[in-house]
Amino acid sequence: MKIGITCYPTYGGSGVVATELGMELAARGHDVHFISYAPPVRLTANDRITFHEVEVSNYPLFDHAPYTLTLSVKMLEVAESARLDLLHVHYAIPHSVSALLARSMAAPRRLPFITTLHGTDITLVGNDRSFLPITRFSIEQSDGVTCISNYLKKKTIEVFDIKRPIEVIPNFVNCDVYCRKDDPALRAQWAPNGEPILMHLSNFRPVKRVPDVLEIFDLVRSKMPAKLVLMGDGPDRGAVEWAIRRKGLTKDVFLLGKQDRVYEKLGVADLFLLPSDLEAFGLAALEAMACEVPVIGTTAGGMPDVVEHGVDGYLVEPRDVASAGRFAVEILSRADRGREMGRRAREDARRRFCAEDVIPHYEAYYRRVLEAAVSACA
Ligand code: GMT
Repeated sequence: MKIGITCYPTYGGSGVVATELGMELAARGHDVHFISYAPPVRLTANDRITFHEVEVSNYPLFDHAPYTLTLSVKMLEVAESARLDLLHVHYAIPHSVSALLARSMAAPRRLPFITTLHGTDITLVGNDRSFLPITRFSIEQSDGVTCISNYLKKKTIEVFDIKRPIEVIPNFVNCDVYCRKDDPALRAQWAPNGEPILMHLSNFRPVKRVPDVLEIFDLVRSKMPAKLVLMGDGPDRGAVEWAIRRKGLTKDVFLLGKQDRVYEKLGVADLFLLPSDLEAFGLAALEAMACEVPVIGTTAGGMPDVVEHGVDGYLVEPRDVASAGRFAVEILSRADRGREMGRRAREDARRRFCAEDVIPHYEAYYRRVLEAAVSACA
C-alpha cells in the first residue's frame, strides 16, 4: 500500500507511535509518506519512506499562519503525486480536519483517511469547548477511526457521543530494539558506586507530574543512595530544574533533555517512574517494560491495561507520592525482586504489545477501510 502519515513531529507519544508505525510498515514493504512541518524526530531514512515538508507561508495579514489549510493542500499534492491509497492521521486536531479537506478536494478520486486518537486530543484539547464540535465532526467523517486503548475508546464515545465504530489497536514496541542492555560504562557514568538508577521519560507537560517524580525520588533518596535520570523536555522543565536545586539533588539527578535512541538508556534502568495524572496508554511505560524495567505508574486512564499491578511494577492513585515512594524503596532495596519484576514486565510487553503482532492489525484495518471506500463508490 501507499500510505500518507501525518503526526506531530516533535517529542510526544502520538508522533512516536506514528513514526514507529511508518517505519514498521516500510519494513513490511509498504511505501510510506510522512507529511508534516518537520521530519519526525525518531524517523530513520529508508528508500520506502519519504518526508514531505509542509511550509506555512507567513503572509503579513496572518496573525496565525493557517497550518491546517496548508497541510490539507500538501496532503492532496502528495496523494496525487505518490498515488496514495489512504491518509492516516495521528492526533485529531488539526490533522483530521486537514485530511477531511484533502479528501473533499481530491473527489472524485477516492482518498480515504483514518484518524488515530491518542489521548490529550480527546481528554484535554478535544474536550475544550472551542474544539469539541470540530473534533467530533472530523471523527464522524473519518473513513476509519482507531484508538490506542479501550479506556480512550470509552472516553471518546462518552465525551463526543460518537456513533460510528471505533477500532482499538494498542500501542506497540519493537521488542528487538527495546531490550535489556548491560552497558557498565553508561551505568558507571550515572551511578559510579553501583547505586540503583530510576528513570523518567516524557514531554514534561503538567499532566506528566514530573515534579512528583522528583518527590518520589527524594523519598527514595532519604532511605538509600540512588540516582535519577530524566529524559525529555517541555513546559515543566524550569520548575523541575528549580526543584532539583532546592532539594539539593544536583549530584543525584541527570537531566538529559530530548533523546533520540531512548532504548539505549532505558536498558540500564532499575525502575521507571510515570506518575501521570492521566495516560490514555503510557507508551513510555511500555518501552521501559520491554527493556526489563519495572514501572511505578498510576491507576488513571489506560495504564492499568499496560502495567499489571504487583507483576510488572506497581500502580498508585495519581499524586499519591508517598505510596509510590514506598513501592520504589521496596523494589530497589531487593535487587532480586526488581530484576524478577523486570523480566515479567518484558514477558508481558512481548506477549501483548510487540510490533510484529500489532502492525498486522493496522494492515488489516487499512484493507477494510479501502474495501469499504471502494464499495461505497460502486
Ligand atoms: O501528552 C502526551 O503524552 C502526548 C500525547 C500525544 O498524543 O502526543 O500522548 C498520548 O499518546 C501516547 C501515544 O499513543 C500515549 O501513550 C499517551 O498515554 C497519551 N498521553 C496522554 O493520554 C496524556
